[in-house]
Amino acid sequence: MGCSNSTGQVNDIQVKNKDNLVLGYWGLPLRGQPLRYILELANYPYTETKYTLSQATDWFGKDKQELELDFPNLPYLIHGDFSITESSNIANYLIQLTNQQYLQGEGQDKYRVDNIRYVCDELTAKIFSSTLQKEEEKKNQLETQILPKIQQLQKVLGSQTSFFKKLTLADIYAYTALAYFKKTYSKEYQQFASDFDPFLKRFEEIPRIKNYHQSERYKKL
Ligand SMILES: N[C@@H](CCC(=O)N[C@@H](CS)C(=O)NCC(=O)O)C(=O)O
Repeated sequence: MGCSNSTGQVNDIQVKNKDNLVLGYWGLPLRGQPLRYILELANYPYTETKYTLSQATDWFGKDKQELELDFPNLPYLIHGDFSITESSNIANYLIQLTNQQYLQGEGQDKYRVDNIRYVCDELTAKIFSSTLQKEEEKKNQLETQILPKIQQLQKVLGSQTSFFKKLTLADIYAYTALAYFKKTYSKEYQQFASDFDPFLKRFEEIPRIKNYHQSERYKKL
C-alpha cells in the first residue's frame, strides 16, 4: 500500500517530514554522481557529506566507525533512522523514494538498461584506478580495459542521443562514465567526439541537470 510523504509523492517508503536525506561520498563525481543525478532529476531535497582525499581521516578514522553503518563504505545513504550502502542499492532506493521508476525502463529493456548501468559503473571505477597508475600501466589499462568498453558503448549508442527512447539509468551512468573519460583522456576522447558529444549535450540540456551543473552543489565537487 502506498503512503503520501513530505514531498507529496506516493510510494511505499514511509518518510516523516523531519527525515533528512544525507548522501555521504567523496567530493568527486565517480560512484556518487549517478545518485546525485537521480535526486536532482526529482528535485528531491538532500544534503551531502563530502569527504576529501586530503582529509580522508574524516571518513576512515571517524565516520566509518561512528556512523554505525552495517557495511561501512562510500557512498552511504542515511535517511532518518534508516541507513544503507552499496551504490546500486542506494540508486534503487532513491528511484523508489522519488517515484522515478521510469528510469529503470520497462519489460526486457529493464535488463538492457541495467546492462549499460553496470558496465558504466565498472568503467568509471576503471578510469579512476587507471589514473593512480604509473605511465606504462596507465597506458596498458587504457588500451586493454577502457577503450574496448568505450567502443562497445559507441556501437550500442549508434547515432542516438540517448540509449532508449526515454531517459533511463543507462543515460545517467553512461553520462557519468563518458564525461569522466572525456575529462581524463581528452586526447583519446577526440576519436569518439562526433558520437558522444551530442549524447553528453542532450543530457546536459535537461533543465534540472542544467540547473544543477550551474549550482554550487555541483561546482563544489
Ligand atoms: N560495491 C561498492 C564499492 C564501494 C567503493 O569501492 N567505495 C570506494 C569509493 S568508489 C571507497 O572509497 N570506499 C571507502 C571505504 O572503502 O571505506 C559500491 O558500489 O558502493
